[in-house]
Amino acid sequence: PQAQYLKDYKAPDFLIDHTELTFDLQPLSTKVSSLLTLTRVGDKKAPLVLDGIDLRLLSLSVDTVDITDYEIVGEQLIINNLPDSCQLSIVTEISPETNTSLEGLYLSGGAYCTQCEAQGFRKITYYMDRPDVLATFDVTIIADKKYLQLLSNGNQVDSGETSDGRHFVKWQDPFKKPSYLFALVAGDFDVLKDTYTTKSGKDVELALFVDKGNLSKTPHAIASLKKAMQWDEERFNLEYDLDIYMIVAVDFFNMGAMENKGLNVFNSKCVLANQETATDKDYHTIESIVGHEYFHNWTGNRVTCRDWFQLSLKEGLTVFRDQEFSSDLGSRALNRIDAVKVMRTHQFSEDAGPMAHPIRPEKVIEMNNFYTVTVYDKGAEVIRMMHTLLGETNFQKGMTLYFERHDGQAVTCDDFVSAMSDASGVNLEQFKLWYSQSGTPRLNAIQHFDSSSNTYTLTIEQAAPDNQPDNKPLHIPFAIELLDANGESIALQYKGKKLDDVLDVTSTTQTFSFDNILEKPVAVLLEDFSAPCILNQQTTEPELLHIMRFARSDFSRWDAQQQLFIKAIKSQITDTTNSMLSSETINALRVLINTKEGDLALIAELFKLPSFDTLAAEFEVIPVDEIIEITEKFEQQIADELADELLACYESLEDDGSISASSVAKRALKQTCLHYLAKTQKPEAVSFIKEAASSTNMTNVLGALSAVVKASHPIQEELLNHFDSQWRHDVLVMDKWFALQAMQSGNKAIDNIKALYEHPCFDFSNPNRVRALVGSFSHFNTAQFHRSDAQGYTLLGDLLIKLNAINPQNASRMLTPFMSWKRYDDVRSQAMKLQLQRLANLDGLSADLYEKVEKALA
Ligand code: BAL
Ligand code: ZN
Repeated sequence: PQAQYLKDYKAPDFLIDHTELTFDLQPLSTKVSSLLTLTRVGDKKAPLVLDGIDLRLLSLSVDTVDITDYEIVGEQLIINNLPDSCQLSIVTEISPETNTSLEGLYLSGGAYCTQCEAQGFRKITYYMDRPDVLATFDVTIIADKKYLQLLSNGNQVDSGETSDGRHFVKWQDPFKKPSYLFALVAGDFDVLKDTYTTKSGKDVELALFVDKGNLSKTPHAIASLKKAMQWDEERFNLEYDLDIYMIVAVDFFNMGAMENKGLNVFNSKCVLANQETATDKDYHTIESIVGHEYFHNWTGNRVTCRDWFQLSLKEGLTVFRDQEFSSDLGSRALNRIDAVKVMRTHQFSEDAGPMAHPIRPEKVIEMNNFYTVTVYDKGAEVIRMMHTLLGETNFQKGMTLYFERHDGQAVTCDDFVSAMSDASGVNLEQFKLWYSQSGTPRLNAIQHFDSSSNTYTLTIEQAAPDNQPDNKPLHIPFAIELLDANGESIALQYKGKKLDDVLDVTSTTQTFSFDNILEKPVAVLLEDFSAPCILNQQTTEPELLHIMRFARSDFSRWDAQQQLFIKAIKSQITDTTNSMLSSETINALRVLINTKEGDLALIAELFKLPSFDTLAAEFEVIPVDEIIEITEKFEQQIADELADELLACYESLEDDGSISASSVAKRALKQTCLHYLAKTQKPEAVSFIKEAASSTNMTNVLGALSAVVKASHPIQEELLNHFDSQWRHDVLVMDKWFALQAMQSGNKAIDNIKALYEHPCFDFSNPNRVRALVGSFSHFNTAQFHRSDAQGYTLLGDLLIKLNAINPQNASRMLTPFMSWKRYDDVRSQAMKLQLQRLANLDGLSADLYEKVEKALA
């Protein structure tokens, strides 16, 4: 496979002004007729180069005359000697039914649907399949009448019967768009219809299409859509632009969802929810993804990317927007905690590993491999830092200028930063390095208090990441709070001048001074995770406990608690004499659960020990067995020492079953209580678990099942069997069961997974099933996945070989745990390497896997 480089970007030689497509849908032979209105804009002699994969070319003509002056070379159709403007007609044949890659046009549970981002359109017809070629589209779909709804982008303009008893619908999309935003769906769905009136008074028809029988699971998604439309008007002054907004839920989908213009296609797990089948977390995810795809209508569709290296232009910005949406509607602190967990567990490890890339990558073999936590989540952190540096008002001015300048265009990340800088007057030249440098910067904080001058100084050292030693210093917004002994916030000043609580860190070493400070303060550093960095600070346990109690940022309170746990776990690993969590830490937890002051969902978070991945990041060679053993020991200690408090807390919490913030928070805390109670011998625990497991609320049910599985409680088998018989008819619910099965402890876990490959609900070609069972195993069942006899690795290796042939995109995503093989002890790393070598030697290795395997083994 060939690599593409950002530096080689070349503007297209032709533009497509208008695209007319006619689909004659048949499962094994769909005919796609395409009429392209072309204009030459570049080199007079340049041929037209079109992309195409797995297509059968039936005919090719220019201005109605058949041509022969073309060649097909690999995945390109090259046409020579075209006039400067012409109409090119191409007819191809494709086979949706045998397309298991879930890219291009395929069948999902009997319905036709498409996925074209990033480069799936080339599996539909020959085209300039690049985001800087924008055309208006007219699309006619012809199909058997059993496909009741025939959908595409834009507005429906015609429909009727064909002479052979089939039917057709014609769609026109007035907005120019690149091919990756094209969509087609044909099926027989139930529809939930609604309307939304924009703030300027335009009525928009909303339609949500789902598999028959699922209407009762649609109200949350449609309510989320309406909230998103309103929020974007209020916070970003952005209104919807078409007359209709459609969402279709399909079962076979590689991503969460796709923002095709006017016709979003969603993975059904990101749409369908009711209290019996979906957890509170599912509800939250649905709201955020529905919002995300809606927000793309402006940040992605109206202004799109010049080339795929600029993916973060739309994804980083749109993740930032969906995070703000969730934070404005719900708990800002909990949303921040979730976002930072993703950064610290997944993104930092990607940034330190063989797939490390800047948020704007410079070299790509398979674009699908760059829909990453770096491009998305670190990309959002970069936008968030700009927001911090500019402030909300200037940031919004920047957005307005961005749309004034670039509406209808395909642009670059530099164009976005220029708009932000020009609108605000803030110099972002150094800041732009965040786009071109990979790796996580390391910050070292050195604090000093001089009681004679009442001055506190903070020196921040900025070091390049270990894997990117040549990186230049970044512009880092470093937020701080200083607390006095009573927990009060100290006003920041120096020599009579008030100081901002966001420090501009721009060089390798910088010292900041604050005076008029009467006693040594406790500093909350990198408040709210104001920059995606690793911070090294020598904070003592009493200081962390003080921050945990008093910091104004709830996020920083949680962060201090995590640091307490991390410190304790690390000191256990390096010094076995210190055998328990300190009584101060246990007492702090006791106070939290006894007083139940503030957000109960935050208390639930404060009780959770850091994940394996978070802890692993603290070590050069990951001590797998020790992390597992000590984490379990500490959890047992919390369970034993606070059993009475946990019982009392659980009993005191009564939720009304609704998805109001307060009920959700109560259920979150109840789940945390059950998690610990399942590890105790308390007889009440068993009755609480049974009661929750038989609840009609899925959050409660799953809380109980997860607690017993993680505690290897004797009643787990009974409860899991009951769940299976209760939910076999609903594959999305069964995914939760597969994920629980994957968490089984003990040596039977692997045989159990192999046996579940035969379960009637399991299907290797469905990404949701595969991720639920094997993804949960490889990511969360650390003890069994990392077994020293390597059986866990062989299980994943076997699966990847199978998936390589079915769905390379899913295979590539499932490979992630092997990417950090070098960070484990010799036995484990050699065993993982062996699996990577098996893949490297595979005949027909996909570009998706090739790119990652090659980098991992380099
Ligand atoms: N554009 C791919 C799916 C998403 O990020 O919305
Ligand atoms: Zn997106």
